[in-house]
Amino acid sequence: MRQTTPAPRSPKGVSRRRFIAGTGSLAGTVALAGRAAAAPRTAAAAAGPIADGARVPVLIVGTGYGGSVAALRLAQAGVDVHMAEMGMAWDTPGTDGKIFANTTSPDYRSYWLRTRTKQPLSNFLGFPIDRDVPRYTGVLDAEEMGEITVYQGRGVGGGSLVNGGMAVTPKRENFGGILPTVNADDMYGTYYPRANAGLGVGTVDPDWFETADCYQYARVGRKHAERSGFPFVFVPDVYDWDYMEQEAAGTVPKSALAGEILYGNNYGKKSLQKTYLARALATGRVSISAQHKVTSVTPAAGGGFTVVIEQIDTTGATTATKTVTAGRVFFAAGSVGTSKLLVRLKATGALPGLNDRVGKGWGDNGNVMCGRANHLWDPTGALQSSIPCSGIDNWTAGGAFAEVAPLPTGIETYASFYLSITDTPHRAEFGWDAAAGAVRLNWQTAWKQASIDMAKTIFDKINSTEGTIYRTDLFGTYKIWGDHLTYHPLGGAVLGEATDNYGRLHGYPGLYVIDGALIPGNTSVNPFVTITALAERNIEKIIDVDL
Ligand code: FAE
Repeated sequence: MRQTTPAPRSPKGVSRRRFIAGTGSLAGTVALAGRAAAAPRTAAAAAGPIADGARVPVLIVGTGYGGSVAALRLAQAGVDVHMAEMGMAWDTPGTDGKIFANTTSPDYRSYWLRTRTKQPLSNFLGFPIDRDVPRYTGVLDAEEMGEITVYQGRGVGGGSLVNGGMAVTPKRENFGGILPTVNADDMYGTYYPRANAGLGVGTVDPDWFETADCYQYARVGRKHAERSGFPFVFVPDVYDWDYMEQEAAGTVPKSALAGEILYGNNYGKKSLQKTYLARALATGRVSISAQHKVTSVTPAAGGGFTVVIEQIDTTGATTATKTVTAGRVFFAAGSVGTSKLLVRLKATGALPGLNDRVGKGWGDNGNVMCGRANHLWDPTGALQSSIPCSGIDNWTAGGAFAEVAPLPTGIETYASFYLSITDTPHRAEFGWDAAAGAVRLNWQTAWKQASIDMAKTIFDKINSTEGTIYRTDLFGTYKIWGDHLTYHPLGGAVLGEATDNYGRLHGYPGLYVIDGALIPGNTSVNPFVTITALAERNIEKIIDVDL
């Protein structure tokens, strides 16, 4: 962790986190503007969706971290960019006046084309808690990829719409194992700082943390970690920490303190809509077509690429099929989205020249979840901020970094809950199933045992020190580990393998990968800062050399 110490105060009493937000210029202003009314309406809505037959210099597939960085930097370099996003714009409130649904009351907005929720914590006190919801192009996709459920954000802003905002720069000594072909000096000297500034990253005010009711669970997590000899670290986040303090004071509408997270955040989180994408749109050179899914990319006869895009409605049905021509195409559909597209396009002859590394090197960032049952004298609080702010670092000794996560149920549960990121050795491959006409992932649930063993290096010890036990009621009946899922898909078009060392796809000049698919399966911490920083590095080179 780089930011393990209290945030220093500037001479005028402005904390470092406020300072970082302030340096984001437009990003900072948009974040402030976004407070009361949630996400700003995008220029895309004004411009309208892309027309059939259109020609664009650059088409970006997806609007998550990689895509947003590419859009901003290309536009600043004078290039017109169009972004196609299969999810919704998320700029219009529902009948309850809110854009997003609450974690405790999922509705039609919550899930991507499901008729029943698929909550990461499927049970409470052993009872299943999933419920029926209307089928709709909601914001969270629980995509079943064989033996693993991969959670992803759907909409303008990608994963930034649904994630916890934990913005963690890996420890430098671990970087060689994360992206071995990338120069660490460049990343830590230039691109990580650039990404952190662009994302508006900050840390909780340590003084406020000590007294805030909503972080009782994190203070209990710290006590237990330290009593077992584990380093406890504050974890930076893109949430507007000043806003959260106002939520606690009762002076603004609540978001983190209302338990919003998985199905979107209505106020305080600086999602990409408020940072990179807002700045990209403000250039006037970027437009976005929401509810537009790219289904094919193939070389065009006269140069560039023919891109087929399906416009979909909120049932997922195709309402129009558009064929456009793009000079260059950036794949930024996320690790799974980009890998699925490339594997299918290679297998079906649209892009036969892609190399054999396409679809390989996929990992789950070693994600496993667990809960612990505390004693009655260790309550974790009925009010819990949905934004985690801390973690337990046992990476070097035990291969695990655990975030102290909230259980924002609104009642006292006496539970401590953790999402661990572990140094799993396992990597899966995407392959083409010709009979089914579908892309498969050969991940095996049994591979999670390695991650469980690493997470146990932390929690077995804490349980032993505290005289406590694991919760067995959160992922089924008598089931301790959440080992069926990942929030952090990575890889499938690995840097330096499927692409060159800057994300240019081998075999097709003008095609690029610029998202989490480039990272070979693990980042040792939460991934989006690394995805953003790598995108900043690669797009700078691509603009310098290719454009
Ligand atoms: P991503 O953000 O997934 O964006 C890809 C976009 O492409 C999506 O909007 C898709 O809808 C769109 N798309 C896909 N296919 C197509 C297509 N064919 N045509 C058009 N559009 C398409 O990609 N990470 C952290 O660092 N900290 C956290 O606290 C954290 N918490 C998380 C919590 C949850 C519940 C989840 C699901 C994820 C969390 N993550 C967290 C992971 C993080 O959000 C993820 O690594 C990034 O969003 C990945 O960024 P990409 O740019 O690769």
